[in-house]
Amino acid sequence: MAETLYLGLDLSTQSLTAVVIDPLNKALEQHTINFDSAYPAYHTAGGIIIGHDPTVVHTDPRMWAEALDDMMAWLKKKTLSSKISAIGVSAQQHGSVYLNQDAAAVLSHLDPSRSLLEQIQIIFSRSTCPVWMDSSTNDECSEITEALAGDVNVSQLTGSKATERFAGPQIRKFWKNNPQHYNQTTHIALISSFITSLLIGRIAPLDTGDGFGTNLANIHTVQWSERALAATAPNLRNRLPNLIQKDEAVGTVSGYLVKRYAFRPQTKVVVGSGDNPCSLVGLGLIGEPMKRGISLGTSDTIFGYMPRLMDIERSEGHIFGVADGNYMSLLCFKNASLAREEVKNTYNLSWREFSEILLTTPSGNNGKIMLPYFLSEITPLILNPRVFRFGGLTEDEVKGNVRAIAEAQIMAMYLHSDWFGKRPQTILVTAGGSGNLGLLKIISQVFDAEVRSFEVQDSAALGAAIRAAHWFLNNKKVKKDWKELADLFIKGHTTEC
Ligand code: XUL
Repeated sequence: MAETLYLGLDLSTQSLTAVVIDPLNKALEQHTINFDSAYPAYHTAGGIIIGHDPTVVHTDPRMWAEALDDMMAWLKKKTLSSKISAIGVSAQQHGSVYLNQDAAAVLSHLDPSRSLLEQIQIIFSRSTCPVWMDSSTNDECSEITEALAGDVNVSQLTGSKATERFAGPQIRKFWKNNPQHYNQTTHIALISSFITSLLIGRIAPLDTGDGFGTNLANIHTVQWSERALAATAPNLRNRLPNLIQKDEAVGTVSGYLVKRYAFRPQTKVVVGSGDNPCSLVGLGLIGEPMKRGISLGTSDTIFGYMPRLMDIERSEGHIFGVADGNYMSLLCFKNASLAREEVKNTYNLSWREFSEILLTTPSGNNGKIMLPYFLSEITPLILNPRVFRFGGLTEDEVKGNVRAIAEAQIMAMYLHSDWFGKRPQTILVTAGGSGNLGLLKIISQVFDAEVRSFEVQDSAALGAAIRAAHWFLNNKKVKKDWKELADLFIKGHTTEC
């Protein structure tokens, strides 16, 4: 590897991944730390903590800090840290982290002889963070919707109707239920800006990729919306980070990273973002409105690049910002890999067998349809999970159910993404499920499009690394466009229907 490398970190629901890229030699290194197995003390299952109420889904931000320390130690051991010129951060979207008045001082005085965990224990005004799987804020969504005059208006102002997992409704719930702790909160970060803050040693700004996923920003003016803030909680503006529309460096690595992990003091950190906006970059979709990305992971998402803000009357789906200052459309489905796994495990199948069934059974499943809401669902909104069936059960229960879940999931993506614009000719598939040929075939059939999947399955971490390289090189006047950088690292194969 060369002496000028770029690091992308992706903090997903279940793990932290680092991808280090060397554009000169087209080389790449990656490493993943799985939360459940590496940090059993936090008692997470799939990276999350579910309490008595299944709609409340939180996790512990101290676990992320431990993972960050361990990842930095790995980079040092591999002698990569001292060669990194810039870092990009990707994180699961929407989760909010609540910090108190000690946070800024602790972050700026991190002692390299002690772990992050030891030092940041005292900076939280709320010990756990609600994450994107939380759906406990339906009341708060109704209140915000009423204050802002209906779903369509909220959607036109903030990019999405009031949405259970978004930071705005979550903050409102925290303020209503815990006013005392809300008052002790001086900063509210999203997960991407929290991780960035740990890297630069001060409270970091937030990009619009993640910032538009809050129901708090005006997507037209790219500012926090006074009306949305007022509908959410008192004195919220000064608790939120600044919003950044287009990639820029937000600082250099802290002295802690330099002394403890041998980073160069001039290593730049680019503004953090959500995993979906980063995947858009990692898949080379910037500037490509006729293509779509599908991520088959803990959540399934379908997304597309939007060169200008479309004014569409809709109450479903989301508009987020993108690294180049433009926009993306997105839909998120919660009954994703966990629901597929539920069916696979019920019949003791391997993923190979699951895929084989999809490749060998008739499309349309003889008219038998299942709506697989094993968990509460985001698209469409289902708060009381239940499996619905139409057309009865198939004779071969195993094959019928495998086909039914896959077809239902992919047809839902097709139908609900109607407002994205013209139907795509090419679909790029990423994340764990992208290795499943059966799923790829069904995507290709339902969308009647060419489908490509890739060797690097964490396109969010790759996208974060590309964002770092893109900012660094262009800042040095080495002109590189987004696609050129992505094409260096995305080697894939094509499935056609
Ligand atoms: C997107 C969403 C999920 C998370 C998962 O709106 O909620 O895709 O970003 O990491």
